[in-house]
Amino acid sequence: MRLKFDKKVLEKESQVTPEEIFWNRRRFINNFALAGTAGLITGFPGMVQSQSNVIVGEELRDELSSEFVITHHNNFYEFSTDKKKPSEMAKSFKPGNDWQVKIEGEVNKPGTYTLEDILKHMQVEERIYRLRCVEAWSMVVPWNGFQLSQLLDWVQPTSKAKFVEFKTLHDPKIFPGQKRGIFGSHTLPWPYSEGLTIQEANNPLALLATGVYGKSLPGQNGAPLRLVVPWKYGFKSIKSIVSIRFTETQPECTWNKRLPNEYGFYANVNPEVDHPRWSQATERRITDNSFFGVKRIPTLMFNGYGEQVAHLYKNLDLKRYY
Ligand SMILES: Nc1nc2c(c(=O)[nH]1)N[C@H]1C(S)=C(S)[C@@H](COP(=O)(O)O)O[C@H]1N2
Ligand SMILES: [Mo]
Repeated sequence: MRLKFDKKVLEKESQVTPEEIFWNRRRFINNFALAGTAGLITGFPGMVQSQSNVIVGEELRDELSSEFVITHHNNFYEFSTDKKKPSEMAKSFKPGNDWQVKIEGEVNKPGTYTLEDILKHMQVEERIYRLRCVEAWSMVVPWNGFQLSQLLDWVQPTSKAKFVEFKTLHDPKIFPGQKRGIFGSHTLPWPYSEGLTIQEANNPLALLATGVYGKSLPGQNGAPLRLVVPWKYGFKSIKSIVSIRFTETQPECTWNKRLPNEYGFYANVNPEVDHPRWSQATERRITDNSFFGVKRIPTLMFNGYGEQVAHLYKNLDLKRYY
């Protein structure tokens, strides 16, 4: 079944988002203030959002993607490989603050914490980031969440911790995509896992998101807690996290394990290193229901966040370590 992105749907959408001003579709990334104050942006359309925690945009190409497309065009293989299906299938997946996250490995404060426990120690703010999928589409998303570095400060990795590994919940009752296929095969090795170096995890841009558009994360976007690493391809931004493990050695990552020639551990957005099967020089920017739009724009090195992250890769051959 194909979802239609017609006028009616969009009219409905604006009815359920009464704060038209805050949700105004024509907001742009227009300001850089990493160490800003916490809280939501309360600007007016067209106004410079001076008190926001918005991360730099280049030009006015960075129009905010609508809440509708962000929540109806998803990659979440635990549900389906079809981008339109997670929003339907996740309707009954509504985890709450009792969601448990294991903190394990090389860390001084290991344990199983509920999201509620964690949030008591974290400062949640809004961050507007570009999201660039390795498949060459992109969006601009207003996340709510807390800096991953805050969590690290709280749980205290030991001096042996060189990497952080994240894992998604493994439960085929909730995620039908994790069931074996008719030939006993899986789409991916489950649970979905991802990893960062400890320096990457401590970079101020790395976020653990708890919401989008000021609301709790919907299931299809990785409720109730997902990683957002805006300078890397979207597959690094692992959803519905149940384990955070600190390790001495580089952890296995799902896509890297599945297709190592196509998906590297680093997966930094890089217009100069093509995917073996397609170019990464440009991307389709999805803003609203025009959907597979219209707009093809150049892809930026590190997704436009070079100023914040390029130093992490000074001594790395980015062609080899893609
Ligand atoms: N657990 C899990 N996390 C995941 C994925 C997935 O299939 N499973 N897909 C990734 C990919 S490829 C992308 S592009 C983003 C998409 O996030 P979104 O649906 O919120 O836009 O989530 C990433 N995180
Ligand atoms: Mo992706």
